[in-house]
Amino acid sequence: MSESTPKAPYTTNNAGIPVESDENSLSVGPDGPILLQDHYLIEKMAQFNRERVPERVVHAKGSGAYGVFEVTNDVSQFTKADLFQPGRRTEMLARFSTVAGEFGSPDTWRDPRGFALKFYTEQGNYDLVGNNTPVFFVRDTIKFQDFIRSQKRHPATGLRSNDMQWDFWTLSPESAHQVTWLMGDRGIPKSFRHMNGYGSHTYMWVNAAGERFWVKYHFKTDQGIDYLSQADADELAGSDADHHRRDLHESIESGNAPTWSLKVQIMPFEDAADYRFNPFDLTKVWPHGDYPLIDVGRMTLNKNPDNFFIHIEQAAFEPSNMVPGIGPSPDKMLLGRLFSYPDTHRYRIGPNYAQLPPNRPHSPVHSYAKDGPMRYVASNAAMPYAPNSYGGPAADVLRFGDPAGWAAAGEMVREAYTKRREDDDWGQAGTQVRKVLDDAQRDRLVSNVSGHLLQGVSRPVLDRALQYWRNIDKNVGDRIAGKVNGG
Ligand code: HDE
Repeated sequence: MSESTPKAPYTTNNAGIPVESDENSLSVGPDGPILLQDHYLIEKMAQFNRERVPERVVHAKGSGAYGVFEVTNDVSQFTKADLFQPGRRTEMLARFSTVAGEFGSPDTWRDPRGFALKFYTEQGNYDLVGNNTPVFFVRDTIKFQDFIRSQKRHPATGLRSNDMQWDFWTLSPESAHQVTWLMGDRGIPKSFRHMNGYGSHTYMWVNAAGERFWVKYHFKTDQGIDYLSQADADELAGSDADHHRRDLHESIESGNAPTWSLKVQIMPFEDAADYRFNPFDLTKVWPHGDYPLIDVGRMTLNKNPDNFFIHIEQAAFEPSNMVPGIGPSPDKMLLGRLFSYPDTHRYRIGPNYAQLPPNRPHSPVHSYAKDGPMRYVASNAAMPYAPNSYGGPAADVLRFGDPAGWAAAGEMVREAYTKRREDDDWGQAGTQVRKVLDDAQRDRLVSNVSGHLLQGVSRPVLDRALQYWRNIDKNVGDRIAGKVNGG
């Protein structure tokens, strides 16, 4: 080694034993066969074959960073959750993603963006796993798998198919509101920093006195909402498939930490029974005139993970991670998700995924779970069963048990939600097109939809798609039809 070469550590195998060479395998003479006793060579090959965990079945392409959430307003009258108490600062992790694309797919494909947050609170991890839109395509968990398959690749060709997408959407009119968001500017944010995040579902908040409220979360980007045109996004998909991942990393690295302001809408518990829209239907928003935004706090992402695989690929978000003061609502999508996420983590990462750095709570764990593959932190319960008389952890429903739910009774049925006064599939989508979008945004919507329909959507799906848009808004539908029919 020359004087100027920095002193690098000596290579070892995984057991820490110095190896003989980084470059030559062990062979019988330089030209002879390689040998089975070259344990290091075999370890290298075997390790390489196991370098991947399965990519997420949805939201495979993403990026994330660590940060902090600070409370700026007193909302303790609505929730006793530790992380929302006045003055609290809570460490957190965020991961943003596209939905349908694979691990290496371009960041700039038109798609909703995932907005997954994990707060390391003093009473365990609170995960809020939302999107950059406040609504979703379907309202019952049983349709989610079909929906996703229609957005992914065609079974015969292995290609994405606009025909499958519109086939599913037009046969599922409850998708209209979310499709309107998707086909507008929000469908391709300028970067992860330039989009809002929404909890999307309605959740329950419980205060210290045990009073219940319904809540919706809105994380407003302090960088300002911004978007990419379809043409710019298409160009970037070819020139820099990791554009959004790079932007997030570089802005944090250069000290330009992005922030979001958390606001909530609060609905008194009793209002839900008679609200004009079903307040638990994920295809609907609560108009702000009915329930205005209330400030809560600020989230800042200021630390890039030092290893992408460990901290982002193995990050395991789960809507079922709810802390005292926060509970689910009767939303049929949310209730399905409470099962699905831990299930996918056990399969994708392994049953002890909760012990990995991004998933490990920062508060003490007193769980009776034990053993299993790759476990390296022992349970601190001396006896592996409860109750025990050796000082093991003990739970008490009066201490942490919230009035955890709502009253439910009735025959078992397979039926859609009961409709409220103003519930229908087109109404809020139409309001979005007519009242929320301005002229320029409406023009881009018409151009995005017609461009999409002109790429491989065949009749009769195409006719249904034109009718779908006329149902949302007659004028916009006619304009789309004009473009599609060569007008
Ligand atoms: Fe997900 N979703 N989802 N989802 N989702 C997953 O979990 C699922 C839904 C969302 O950055 C998976 O770890 C079902 C709505 C985000 O790691 C999986 C249903 C919303 C992420 C899963 C939904 C989301 C996921 C795949 C129907 C917004 C990425 C890998 C009820 C409110 C999280 C994984 C990350 C990921 C299931 C619907 C957001 C398979 C069954 C609605 C942001 O478990």
